Amino acid sequence: MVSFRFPFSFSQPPTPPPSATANASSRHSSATTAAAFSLAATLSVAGAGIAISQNPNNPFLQNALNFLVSRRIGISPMWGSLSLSDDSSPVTESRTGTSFPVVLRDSQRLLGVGLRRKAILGLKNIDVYAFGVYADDADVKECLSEKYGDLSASELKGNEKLKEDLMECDVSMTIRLQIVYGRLSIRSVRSAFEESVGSRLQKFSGSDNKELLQSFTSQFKDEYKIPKGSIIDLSKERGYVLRTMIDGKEVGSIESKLLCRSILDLYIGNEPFDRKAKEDVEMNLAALLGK
Ligand code: DAO
Ligand code: DAO
Repeated sequence: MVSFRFPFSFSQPPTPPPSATANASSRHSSATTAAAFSLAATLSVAGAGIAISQNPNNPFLQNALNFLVSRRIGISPMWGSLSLSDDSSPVTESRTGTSFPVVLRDSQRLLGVGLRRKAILGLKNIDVYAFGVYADDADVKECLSEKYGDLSASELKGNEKLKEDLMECDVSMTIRLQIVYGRLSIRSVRSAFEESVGSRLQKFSGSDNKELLQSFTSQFKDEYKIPKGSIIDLSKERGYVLRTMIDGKEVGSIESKLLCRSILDLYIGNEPFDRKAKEDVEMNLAALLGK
């Protein structure tokens, strides 16, 4: 069985992020990246046959190290295998301790994790859910290689158009949400959704698309419960079908390119819920496509 090494890396802060929190986490990210690279370099000098012990406190670093060392000593096929095996450690969203598998549905690769916070009554922010952004390896390459495959990962890193193209393309993707807030009602989910997704529908189509919004929110029946720990998958399938699953059970699907685009925009668009998550996605996408 081929082994898939997850080359997760972190965003560098190219411009100062707007909030102090984002700033602090970006600094942490850069430091961690630097540590991963220098440690991997040291290890690679020591030669082949290196076994890196598991580092349960920092799976991001562990995965970056696995990738760098395996690449150095040439034991991994890396990108391009048809079926990904998920032998890398899950990645933990650091502020909530929530973990995400690096591979979903055999072929979707984790590109970034983040946190959705929401202000209540303008007073305090609550942590609502942690999320992971996944995209199908083969679809990404099929859709974007021709245009971007000749560039190197570092040339692609700051390329805004690449991320725009990813959101427009017919690529299978999943946004996995893991609920961390313990008192989430379906009514509050509906109204948050109308606000966040509604503003994107307006932005991309110039109209409020009430019917489309309602066709989505009507899937959320009042009797559903989404306690802390629930997992919601928003899966964009080929043909621009948005399928919603709660704890593995399908609650509905809707075909709409506009709705798919609007949902992705919440996580990797210009005003994302978590800037660092978006930067991670950009960086990992560049690593996946770059030559
Ligand atoms: O009134 O208790 C409250 C605060 C609820 C905040 C809800 C935010 C909902 C965000 C969307 C969650 C999607 C799963
Ligand atoms: O965080 O504002 C936001 C938008 C989140 C999208 C939430 C989709 C939630 C689907 C949940 C179904 C629950 C019955």
